[in-house]
Amino acid sequence: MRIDAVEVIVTSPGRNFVTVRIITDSGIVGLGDATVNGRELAVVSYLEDHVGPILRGRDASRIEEIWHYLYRGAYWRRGPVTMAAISAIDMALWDIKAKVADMPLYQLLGGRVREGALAYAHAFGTSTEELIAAIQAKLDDGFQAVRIQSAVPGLDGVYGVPHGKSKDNNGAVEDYEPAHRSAKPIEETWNSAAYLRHVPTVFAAVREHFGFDLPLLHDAHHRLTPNEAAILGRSLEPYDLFWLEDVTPVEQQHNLRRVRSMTTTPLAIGEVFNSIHDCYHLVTEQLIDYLRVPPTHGGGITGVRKLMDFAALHQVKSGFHGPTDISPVGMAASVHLDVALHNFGIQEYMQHADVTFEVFSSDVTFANGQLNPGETPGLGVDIDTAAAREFPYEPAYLPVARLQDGTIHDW
Ligand code: GCO
Ligand code: MG
Repeated sequence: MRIDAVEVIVTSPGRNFVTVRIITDSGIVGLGDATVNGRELAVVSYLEDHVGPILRGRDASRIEEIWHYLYRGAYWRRGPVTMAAISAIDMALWDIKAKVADMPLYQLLGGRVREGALAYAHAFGTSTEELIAAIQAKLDDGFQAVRIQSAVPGLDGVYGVPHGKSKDNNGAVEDYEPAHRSAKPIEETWNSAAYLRHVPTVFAAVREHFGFDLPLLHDAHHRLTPNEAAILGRSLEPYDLFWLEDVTPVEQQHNLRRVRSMTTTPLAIGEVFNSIHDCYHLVTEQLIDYLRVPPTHGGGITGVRKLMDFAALHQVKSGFHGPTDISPVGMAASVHLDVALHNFGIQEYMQHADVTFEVFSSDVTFANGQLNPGETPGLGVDIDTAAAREFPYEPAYLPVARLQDGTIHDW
């Protein structure tokens, strides 16, 4: 079975997505997600100009070989653009292989080890009352774990609290990242001291209201120094978090040694990683508890399966990134892995806007707080290419953060 064509579909139903569609000479087609939020078109060029042309005519069943052909063969290894491209090709080839085997993908990964994947929702509020109402709404929707983010007094806008409902994102009020589609990023202000003072008061109020059985998560979004991260981790210990995410930027993996030695709050990191080399020390030294690299960015099913098997040796669990910028194709790949990985931890599930499903269809289901892949052979996803054309790409960027004196800070 040969690869006849590698199509790249850019579509924007609610937000921008990049989807690979591999067509084989047998007529079987596979889908892969190559979305890198805010840098989408760089991946499109990588795929169209450099990957598609060298894959045409190759044997579609040789997934492992094609992975190395693209990874080693490029000479220029790793990085989000390269790895998103490899991820999408790999995902599409696994979709094809599972369709040929006439099995849902998770069967090819060893079969089920659990009945469903615990998912966490996003809840946020500009005030504690608003946040408590948002958490209750998620519980009413069936969620059994919730990530909580709150506005910080004195700061105009912070990560995790949407800037408001926008007609441009089809009313998907939670989908804050594309809410300001424009030729340039919007800007937010940041003050770590104000944040560090405020967050524990939010957790105190939420625990007071909901008690301690509900798993709660929080994302610091790479903004703190190791010492600030240690302060935050310690101040949140009384509130028994499921995890505290992305406390520091981690170009320096050893930064986490200080954080780890200072707090027992569980730590999750890795949504911006794309290879085992980004987290080797984090894993082998057990500096984190959960690894966030999803198949869309970590080299597809092949890359992430290896990474998670390696993590399992060190008792690190998965917690795949699942915001709306992972497309329904990427989400399906994650959920197939979630039910097949022994060291699954939790799955982020920031639901897509309804309009996204005018282009994509997915067999993934959510019930009783858990996600499940369907039983359709392959990934269980499809794309309506005619509908995709109705939603052309629109420039959209993640925000940029500045300190109150104007200095650019990590967003
Ligand atoms: C998360 C993430 C997202 C990212 C976004 C970037 O934990 O879900 O931090 O909110 O900011 O996916 O594209
Ligand atoms: Mg995050």
